[in-house]
Amino acid sequence: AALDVRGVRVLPGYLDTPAQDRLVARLREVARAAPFFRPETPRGKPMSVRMTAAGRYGWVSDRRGYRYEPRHPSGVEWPPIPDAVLALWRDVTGLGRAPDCCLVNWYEEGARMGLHQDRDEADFSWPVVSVSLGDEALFRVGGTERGGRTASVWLRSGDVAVLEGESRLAYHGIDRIRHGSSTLLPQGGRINLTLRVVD
Ligand code: MD5
Ligand code: FE
Repeated sequence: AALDVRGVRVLPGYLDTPAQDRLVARLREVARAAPFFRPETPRGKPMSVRMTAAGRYGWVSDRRGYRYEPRHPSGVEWPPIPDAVLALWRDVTGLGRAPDCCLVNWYEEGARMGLHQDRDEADFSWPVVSVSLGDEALFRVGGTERGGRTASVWLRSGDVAVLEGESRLAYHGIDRIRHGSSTLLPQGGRINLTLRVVD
């Protein structure tokens, strides 16, 4: 059964354990081609989350700002989005259009992501889909104005969340990770996939 958290559609337990394991195997291949890196904020502070991506674009941040780039910082093109991820996007959105970017965020112990809006994309009428793998994460979502009321929900391994319509421009973030709450990832921590249409 789907949960509605301030307009975000959360699908608890969408992926069973074998499906999560298969996804992790595909992500290991993505990370081999495009290794995780730690982006810097435009002000030069390292983010606590490590990132990589698959697809036509990856999202990067450095002294020059936040943006989508067709290449990993090493200069290689991002690897293709795994078929299982594209199938999940089709199943949950029903769209004929594939996402351009599968951002892969890796949260180790203590990593977090401050409240923000996703607004580097050209068209906010496309949904954003997120897939949680590994350790549980406290996800916070508010409205479209900074400083408004927020609601929180724990996202667990295999959960999928869909931001569409009103909630597409909602402020959201990850307050904390329950380190060691899952054994899915051999290195521990949490991986989140964020699927987006970019342009
Ligand atoms: C994460 N990532 O878990 C978080 C939250 C990001 C980001 O916010 O920009 O990389 S993903 C939770 C989520 C699910 C569905 C839609 C939206 C967020 N959203 O666009 O608000 O690594
Ligand atoms: Fe976001």
